[in-house]
Amino acid sequence: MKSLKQLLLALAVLTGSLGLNAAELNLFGWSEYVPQDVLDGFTKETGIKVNFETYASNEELLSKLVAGGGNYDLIQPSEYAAELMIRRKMLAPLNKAKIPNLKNVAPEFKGLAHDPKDEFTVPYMSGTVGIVVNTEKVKDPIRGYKDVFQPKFKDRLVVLDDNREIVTWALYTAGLPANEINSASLAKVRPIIAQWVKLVKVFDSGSPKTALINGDVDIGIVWSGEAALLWNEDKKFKYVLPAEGAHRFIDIFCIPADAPHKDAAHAFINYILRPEVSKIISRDFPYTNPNIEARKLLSPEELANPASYPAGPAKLETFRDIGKAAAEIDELMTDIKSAQ
Ligand code: SPD
Repeated sequence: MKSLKQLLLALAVLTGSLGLNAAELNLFGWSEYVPQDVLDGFTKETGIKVNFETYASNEELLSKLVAGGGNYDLIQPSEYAAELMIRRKMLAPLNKAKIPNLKNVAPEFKGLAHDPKDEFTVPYMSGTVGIVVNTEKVKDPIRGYKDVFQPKFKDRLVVLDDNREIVTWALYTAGLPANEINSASLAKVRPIIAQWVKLVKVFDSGSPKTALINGDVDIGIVWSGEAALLWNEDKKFKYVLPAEGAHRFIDIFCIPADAPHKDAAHAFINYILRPEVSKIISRDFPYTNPNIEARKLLSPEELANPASYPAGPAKLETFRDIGKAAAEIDELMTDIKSAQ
């Protein structure tokens, strides 16, 4: 007869091979977004090992999830991708009793369109997509997309490698809505995008700041956190919210319905919502922090960064789930890029 110790060992091997090891968290998140210090701090405190995989677009996240096999416990989509996943019942409802630090989320980040009852999602960081100008190299006023995509700036531009973002800039330029996208609106913006793509030197969603720092390009259309890091590096990098309109994104944490380690996922969400942990995230990735208590810990310089906390009027919109039009956007962009 087997001893109790042998039985416990066999159980541990079995649960481990099924991916049920409680001391593990499979996190799938954006690249350049979660500081290593934060992952290490969580493991040190809880003993939970974090297996961290990254992606550079919501579409990459979605296709990996739909293909299955990822075994992810915690994911980090933007608002419109979360809305899609809620609609398709791909997410587990949160057990709020396990996340007492939810009290730190600012009221303006609650009850938003992608998750009106805050049942599935917790905001991580928010931000905008805007223009960065190296003002030592570019003397013309740059106010919007039309000013950026001029033939004289050919090969001096870096832009996000993100189909939905690029199509949205063109929709704004054409005066069309960003969240009611159909074949007709895409046909209207096709020629605009085809012209723009020819001018771009670098497509990069992971670290678009690098091409600007290296002096490979002089203007970028980037995530606000990247612009904020550029501003910290050198005040010659000015952030401009495009006059035609800009995306205000909310990146969130949520738990896939089939996540094997839901307790670990709840524990991680609660950990990152601690003000002192969230402050570290803001230090390394200076987006707009939705944690009201963490904001109190930020320095006046951090709060005055014009890319992290933009002031002044701007036409900002969050994205919505656009259903089948998402695939049409991808087809359009593949088509345009392959014709270059
Ligand atoms: N490197 C982190 C970038 C996060 C950007 N998230 C916003 C995506 C909106 N499409």
